[in-house]
Amino acid sequence: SKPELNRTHTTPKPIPPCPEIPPGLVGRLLIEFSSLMSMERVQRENPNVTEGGKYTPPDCRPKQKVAIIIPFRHREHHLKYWLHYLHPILRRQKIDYGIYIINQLGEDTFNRAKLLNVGYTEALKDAEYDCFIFSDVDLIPMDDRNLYHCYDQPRHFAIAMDKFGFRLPYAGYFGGVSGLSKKQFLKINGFPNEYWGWGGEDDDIYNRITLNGMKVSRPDVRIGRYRMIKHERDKHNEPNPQRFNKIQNTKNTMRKDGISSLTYRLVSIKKYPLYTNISVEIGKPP
Ligand code: UDH
Ligand code: NGS
Repeated sequence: SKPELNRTHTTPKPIPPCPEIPPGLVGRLLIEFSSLMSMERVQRENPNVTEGGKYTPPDCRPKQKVAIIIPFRHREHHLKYWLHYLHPILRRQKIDYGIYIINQLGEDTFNRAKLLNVGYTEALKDAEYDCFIFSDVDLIPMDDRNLYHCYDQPRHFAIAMDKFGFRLPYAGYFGGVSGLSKKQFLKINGFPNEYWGWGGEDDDIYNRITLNGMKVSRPDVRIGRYRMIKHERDKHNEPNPQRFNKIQNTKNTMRKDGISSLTYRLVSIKKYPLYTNISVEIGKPP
């Protein structure tokens, strides 16, 4: 009878798993930083992103839940561009994600890797993530086929940056944008907390990965292209003179210095429409 037919009609279709290769990708993208950008505009462009910068594809079930962690201090201008470009890319990639800005309070020396450890910890308090992508705020992928999820091995995404002539600067480079599953991250005891100031922390992470029997995975060089938003050197992030010594010692330091030894003071968690801001005090160099 008619009502019967009607009922079968309205039974919700089960949502299928997301395809390995998302069908709506466009490939190479035009990335520029000269147009004016406002947070209001970026909000209008991304009405489907929910509070705190979360998104789940409506039409398929993703395999992974991805936390995107951005180390941050005084880079509001870069953040607007990052959100403007990345939200639509991640949506086309059918990623189930949340964006976490980890903001270092105060003016003591910046510590990128420690902020990333904080991001890992705080994201896991918020939701059951199984993949963590760590991105500088000034790096925008130029191709949406560079998929922001985790791989069988720790992933290096930013392999061909404009400032390096679209090539790797050296074979062991692991800077800019990288991604580890929860299991991979714990296997290396997370990231070092003791690199204060600029440089070397990404090399230490690379050492941790290889010393623990893993291998870095990378996209094709034509797909892993990035534009960096040009900027001057930040205050309170001077090159760390100890970095060359420290990266020689990863084997001896990684078991004690890492996610297992992380301490910090959480000051605030604010959920904005396009991201979650986590402000922390992480101390200063000894
Ligand atoms: N970061 C901040 N605030 C800071 C320092 C660093 O947010 O004060 C974050 C930000 O996400 C940045 C990342 O940490 O993208 C990496 O730091 P960085 O941008 O200092 O590193 P990068 O290698 O620049 O990009 C180094 C200085 C280059 C000077 C070039 C002068 N023309
Ligand atoms: C290496 C640094 C890395 C840095 C890379 C690229 O020399 O931390 O240069 O730097 N390692 C050491 O200093 C030990 S960049 O050209 O982006 O300024 O990521």
